[in-house]
Formats: sequence, C-alpha cells, structure tokens
Amino acid sequence: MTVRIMSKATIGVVVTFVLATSAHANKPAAAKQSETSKPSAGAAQTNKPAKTTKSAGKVCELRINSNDMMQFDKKKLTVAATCQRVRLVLHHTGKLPKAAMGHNWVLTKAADKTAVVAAGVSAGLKNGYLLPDDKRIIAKTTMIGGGEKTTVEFSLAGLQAQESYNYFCTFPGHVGLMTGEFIIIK
Ligand SMILES: [Cu+2]
Repeated sequence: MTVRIMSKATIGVVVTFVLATSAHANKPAAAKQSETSKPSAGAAQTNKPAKTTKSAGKVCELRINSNDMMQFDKKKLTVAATCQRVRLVLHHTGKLPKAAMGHNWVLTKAADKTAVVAAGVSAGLKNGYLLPDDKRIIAKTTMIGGGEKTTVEFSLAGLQAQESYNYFCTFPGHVGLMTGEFIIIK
C-alpha cells in the first residue's frame, strides 16, 4: 500500500519535472506528446528545436463527466494562470444516444452564455447545437452520446483571471443544470 502511494508520488514528480524542463531541454518525448494532440501543421517547423514554437507551452489537463441525468459531475473547473494550454476531456458516462441526451462542453465569458446557447438551438443538431464560427466561443467539444469521450485543447492566451467564464452544454434544455464556473487562478 505504502509502496503504491510512494510510486504515484514519484511519477507526479517526474511528470512535473519533464513539464518544467521541456521548454529548455526540448526532449523528444515531450515534443512527441504535444504533437499527438493536434494535427501537425508545417512539417518544417517540427524538425527545429525552436524556442518560439507554439508547442512548448505547459498543457494542463481537466476532466469532467456527464451522464443520462443531464448533469456534469463538477460545478467548477480551476486552472492555474501558468497553464499556457488546457486539454479538457469530456466523458459521457450514460447510455442514451446523442439525439436524446447529447452533451458538449462549451466555454464562453459568463455574459455570452445565454446568447451562445440561443444561437446554438437555432443551429440545430447537425451543427452540434452551436452556431458555426461563433466568435464568442472560447473553446468547444463535439456533441457526444452515452459511452463516448471527446477532447478539446485550447490556449489560455487572452483570457483574464479577473474575468468571469462559464462552461455549459448547449443541447436544448440542458444549460439550466449543465453549467459551471471556469476559474483561472493567479
Ligand atoms: Cu447536455
């Protein structure tokens, strides 16, 4: 028991160390990890151990579950301002299909939530209940059904710790229950 706890802690330290040093050392392992999460754009750039690449930033991972009861399992998601990018994993732990109990995870300023949801309802299921190219959307996942998982990765650049952000599901009728606060901690 003690041994397992210790080894977990050790892994945590190693991961932190790799994250902290990857910007300087540009280790192949770290570079590979960040490449798999996004489509490779410009092969020429990835060959260079450049200090200015967009891939060097610290990625912080968040996980949230949703279910057949029209609920997220968290009312609050918190990230440190030192995270340059956020990878959010949404899991639908229910069984109902997307057309009946679809869920997505959408991030906007709190003030934009109502308008984004209304525009999404008009856009319909074929658009994942989101207005395509809605500039108010900071990040969004695809709409998923029971048993599915989806991931979105986005930059925290331009977001402010003092601003109020909300995440929510835009499936019609879900926003009342399926919403929470997204908090950036300085
Ligand atoms: Cu939903």
